Amino acid sequence: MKILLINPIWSFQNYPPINLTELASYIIVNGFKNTKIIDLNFEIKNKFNTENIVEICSRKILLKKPDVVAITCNAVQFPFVCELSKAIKNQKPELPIIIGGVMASLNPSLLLKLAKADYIIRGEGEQTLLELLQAIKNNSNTQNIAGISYKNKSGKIQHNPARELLDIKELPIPSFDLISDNLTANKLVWLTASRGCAYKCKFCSGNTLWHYQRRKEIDNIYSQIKILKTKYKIKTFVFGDDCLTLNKEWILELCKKIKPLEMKWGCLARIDSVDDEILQALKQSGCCQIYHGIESGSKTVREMLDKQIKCNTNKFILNMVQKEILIGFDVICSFMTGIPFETKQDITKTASLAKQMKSLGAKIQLWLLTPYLGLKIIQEYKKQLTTINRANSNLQQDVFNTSQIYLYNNFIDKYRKYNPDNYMFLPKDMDLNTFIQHFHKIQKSLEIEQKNIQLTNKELFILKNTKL
Ligand code: B12
Repeated sequence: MKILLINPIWSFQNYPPINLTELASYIIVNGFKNTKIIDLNFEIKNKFNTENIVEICSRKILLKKPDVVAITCNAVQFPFVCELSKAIKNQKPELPIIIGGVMASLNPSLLLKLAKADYIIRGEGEQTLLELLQAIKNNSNTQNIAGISYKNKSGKIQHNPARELLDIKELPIPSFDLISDNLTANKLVWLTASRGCAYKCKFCSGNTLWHYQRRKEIDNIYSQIKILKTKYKIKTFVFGDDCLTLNKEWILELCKKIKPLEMKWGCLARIDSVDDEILQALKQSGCCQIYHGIESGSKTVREMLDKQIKCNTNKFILNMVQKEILIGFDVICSFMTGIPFETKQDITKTASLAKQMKSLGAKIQLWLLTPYLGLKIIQEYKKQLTTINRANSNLQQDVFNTSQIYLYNNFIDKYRKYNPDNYMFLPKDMDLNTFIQHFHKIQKSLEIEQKNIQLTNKELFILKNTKL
């Protein structure tokens, strides 16, 4: 049986779909040897020809004569995935289509309504995908497979019970060879050495999938990095783990193990999960960039976001950032506003803490809390959710940056109802206009300019002169 895993077109940046190589290696070692990855985002050269980009992609897939098509879907990829699945089904209605990923896991019913999928795989995909493929291969019953959602014979949406998370030590080395061209062309890769986090921050979609943190075998991670270095000449990578430094013993062992590989790398870490010993180990093993989600300068707001920072004071946070900068790390601190239980005074505290960090030498990011569909905070603060046209209010896009709006210009409007960028939460004590003015004032004071992903001048010229 020929399985095609699909990475949708979603960005002008060719991020290697490592998540699909993890899925592929698991089903390959468990019997589905004829598994391939079509990395549309990398393989479709002229993304500027958006006219019939969906047809071009569906034809490319069908030319490979797959027996099953399985597509990954996060919030950015959602509109394209819906259109692509319909284009494939129109040409080959009997071809089973499976969709998985963070967006599919958070909104299975929406995918079953708006896309043409036979099955939605929710959560961790390896075991569920394997079991579903075995059932399709043996033409046996799929009704009792944990972790899938589908429409039953009468068209009613059925959600089977969730699947337990697998023993992460079972995960083989990802099948990097299935995206070798992308890896060879790319000098930056996002890897994950663990899955999940121990915390349940209100704005994070990750904890809906992963519930708690499981850490991969150190040897497995070491081998992955070694292959990327030796076979694909990758020089730098980022650990996309929600919090790489959650377990001290494990992170010290990991740093000791990967040090001899002499790679440059970055990671995401909670501000309260690092100490002197961990910082020294990170530094000596090639870590040069640390990304912290600080979120707010207000202690109360951090508490209400369920950050549960152990020593939840601005003094502690500032001291830790200063220490990291003195050690020589490139420190990025991410803040957000547009938080439903935030006050004008809280936003001022955020600006002041961000300013102090900037003066210490940290890089600052200021985002709007984006209500990703399926997040609990949307239900809790539905009354404060308001629609917004971020472009008109000169507010930055979180989900779709300008280039992606261009990529999807043929159908993005159709999905505007489901685009988290079109919504935001109103703070407690401000109307929308007051908030927008305050936001711009803070951005200005922090000299944060609206960023767009690094496009070539030619690409930027085309985008700038395209009326969207
Ligand atoms: C690496 C990463 C990135 C990288 C690159 C991703 C890439 N290569 O494609 C970069 C930096 C580009 C990125 C960008 C963004 N990201 Co990001 N990112 C991540 C991160 C940290 C790790 C993703 C990962 O590899 N996880 C490990 C793999 C194994 O997990 P996975 O992808 O979910 O796959 C598993 C399952 O979902 C499932 N599965 C996935 N695909 C499929 C497909 C099939 C067919 C099946 C059966 C199963 C399946 O099985 C897999 C294995 O079990 C996650 C956080 C996280 N913890 O996951 C955020 C995350 C995915 N990102 C997120 C967001 C919001 C973004 C942005 C849109 C916004 C932003 N400001 O960050 C931007 C994109 C901006 C833009 N407009 O382009 C959100 C997604 C929210 C949502 N509801 O969609 C996450 C969850 C962060 C969060 N905590 O909320 N991101």
